[in-house]
Amino acid sequence: MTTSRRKFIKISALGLGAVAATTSALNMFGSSSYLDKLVKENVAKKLKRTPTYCEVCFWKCAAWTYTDEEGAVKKIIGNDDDPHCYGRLCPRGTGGVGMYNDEDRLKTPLIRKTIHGEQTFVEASWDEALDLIASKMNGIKEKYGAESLGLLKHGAPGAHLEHLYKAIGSDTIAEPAYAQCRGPRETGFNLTFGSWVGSPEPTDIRDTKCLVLIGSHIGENMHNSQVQEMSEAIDNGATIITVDPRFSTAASKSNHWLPIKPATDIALMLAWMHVLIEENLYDKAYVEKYANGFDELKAYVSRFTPEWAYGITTIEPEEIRKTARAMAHAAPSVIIHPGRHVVWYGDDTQRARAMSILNALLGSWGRRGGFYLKESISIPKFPHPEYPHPKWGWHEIGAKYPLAQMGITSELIQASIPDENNPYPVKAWMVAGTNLTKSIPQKKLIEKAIDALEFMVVIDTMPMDVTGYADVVLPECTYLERYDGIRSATNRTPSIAVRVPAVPPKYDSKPSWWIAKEIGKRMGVGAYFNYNDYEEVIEWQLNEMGTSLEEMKKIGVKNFPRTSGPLYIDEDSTYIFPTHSGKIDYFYFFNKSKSYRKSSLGFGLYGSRLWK
Ligand SMILES: Nc1nc2c(c(=O)[nH]1)N[C@H]1C(S)=C(S)[C@@H](COP(=O)(O)OP(=O)(O)OC[C@H]3O[C@@H](n4cnc5c(=O)[nH]c(N)nc54)[C@H](O)[C@@H]3O)O[C@H]1N2
Ligand SMILES: Nc1nc2c(c(=O)[nH]1)N[C@H]1C(S)=C(S)[C@@H](COP(=O)(O)OP(=O)(O)OC[C@H]3O[C@@H](n4cnc5c(=O)[nH]c(N)nc54)[C@H](O)[C@@H]3O)O[C@H]1N2
Ligand code: SF4
Ligand SMILES: [Mo]
Repeated sequence: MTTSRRKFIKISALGLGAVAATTSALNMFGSSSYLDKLVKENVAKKLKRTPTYCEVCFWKCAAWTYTDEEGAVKKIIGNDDDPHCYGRLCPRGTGGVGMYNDEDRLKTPLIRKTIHGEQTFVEASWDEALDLIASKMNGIKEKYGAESLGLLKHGAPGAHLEHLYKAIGSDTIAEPAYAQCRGPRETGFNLTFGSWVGSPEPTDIRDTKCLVLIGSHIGENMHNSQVQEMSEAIDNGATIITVDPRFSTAASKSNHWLPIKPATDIALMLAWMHVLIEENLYDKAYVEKYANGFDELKAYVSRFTPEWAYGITTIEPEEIRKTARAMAHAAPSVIIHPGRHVVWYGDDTQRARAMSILNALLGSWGRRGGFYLKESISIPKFPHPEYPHPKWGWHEIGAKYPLAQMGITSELIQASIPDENNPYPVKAWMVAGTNLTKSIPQKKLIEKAIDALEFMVVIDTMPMDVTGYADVVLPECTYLERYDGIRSATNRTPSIAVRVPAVPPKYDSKPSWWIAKEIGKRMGVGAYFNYNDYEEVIEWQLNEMGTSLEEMKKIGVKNFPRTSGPLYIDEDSTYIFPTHSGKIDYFYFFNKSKSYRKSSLGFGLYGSRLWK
């Protein structure tokens, strides 16, 4: 980028502190629960504890931050009442203390300036940085419309900035954690069962008799409660089937390891469907009661024999039959795991759809040891004026992907490259909690987009790759130093968790709720931020929910009783699936123009079109 207008500036010469973990799967905590208990008891005697939930990954495990009399952060330990972690953090979560202590943290706002012909960052006051951001963003809003302001975000900071963006009238929002991660999975399962898989996945691993990991390495990926439940399932004799070209840690714990040729999963799954139907191993009662389009699926997969799949996947036909029978033997207590990071080969939505259909054939959705019927509790909305209606946004920018239900990051990037035929030009970016230039492919394309932007702000805790491209860098304080939104997630029973600052922000860093409010105020939308401190917001919300901040500070996590009905489908009644048909769509899918279309299941094995 030496010739570009916006030169990359490295903020720190020092290597960045990585929170790496290399413990083996299913033993990822490095200590026994007995030792954990001892540490907890010991630590609790001497130190003050403040509730939080982890921000190191999206699993958001609830935890306690322990501080000593001098206010130093000593330890972060899982909250026993939390269904995301069952009282134990993974090594990355335990390492969260390092995020707070890291000497290389962003310490003060930085503004790009040219000094003696060289582009460099200079330290700035918050007022200076925020005034500049507000005037640049207002200028772009006046010239092109608020829609031309793009937000690329992830995690807790993203939520606060999304509120700011909606208040100023922009829905030009996307995140790599959708389009480069789990987006296709949500669509694939939604087409079949009528609902997203969501996070954490409603996999009933602790009671499963057979867990199929097809492109998911539970353990290495640290999905906390799932790793613990998988360990329990193995102890209880569950069959583990891992489909992975690589001998992953999960593969090493498996009864069957299928080292598939990369990018051929759909062929294997078609052959599995073929065997289940041909050998009459599928759940006939479930299919009879709930299927829409089963006969068409049966006709469609009749040609996809294991022998056919062998030529594509390199998995022996007998191994395909054996594993299909093992799944059927365990059914309905079987899980074809939806995976999480599913954006790989261009046929990902259909790959996820195939996984969901396999689960449907085995009758595992809504059954013990399969997928439980998840429930969450909604957090009351803190009152604010109605958002304006943007003329266009992520939807229009991503029109090429009609099945997408959130912004497509790469399309937003493309829309930022000047092109007179583009009706949706993006002129500025705010980037918060995402190291965009590393998490998006096509580095050249993203550099071209960045170079053309009129303005770019990055909000991060650390000097990362993406910060080097910003016009203004804002230092957010770490999650241990701030309030944030209440965590409400889907689980067997609803629960909430709070994040309360254990220590004041180090250096001149600030929380993103404050950054959003201050920019909002300067841009003339202060009415949307009708509070002095975010504490007021969560206090109001907790009171509305029948609890209080005072109570939550003592317990950290509150579990609520289920209100939506039983955890599994009641076998004596007929469950209505949230699909258009009220049934499970095994073959057809309901498209946006509100008509059923035949799904070829694309089974576009060679990158061909997914829908016909
Ligand atoms: N330690 C650690 N943990 C993390 C993260 C991290 O960065 N580090 N990131 C978090 C995030 S954001 C996510 S989404 C999850 C991701 O975790 P997962 O959803 O488990 O996904 P991946 O890590 O992409 O890869 C899963 C497996 O797919 C295999 N694979 C590759 N190609 C194929 C193929 O063609 N077919 C099959 N069947 N398998 C294939 C790989 O070898 C790998 O073992 O992890 C989370 N946890
Ligand atoms: N090549 C390749 N690309 C991938 C993937 C892959 O496996 N390989 N995985 C894909 C997946 S699964 C995902 S989810 C995406 C993830 O992509 P990103 O959303 O970019 O996530 P991370 O790379 O984890 O970067 C998180 C950023 O947030 C910053 N951060 C951490 N805590 C805070 C905080 O409290 N406040 C603020 N403001 N910032 C904070 C970190 O310093 C870091 O810069 O990448 C995708 N892209
Ligand atoms: S799984 Fe680990 S990194 Fe992720 S939220 Fe939980 S403790 Fe934090
Ligand atoms: Mo991800």
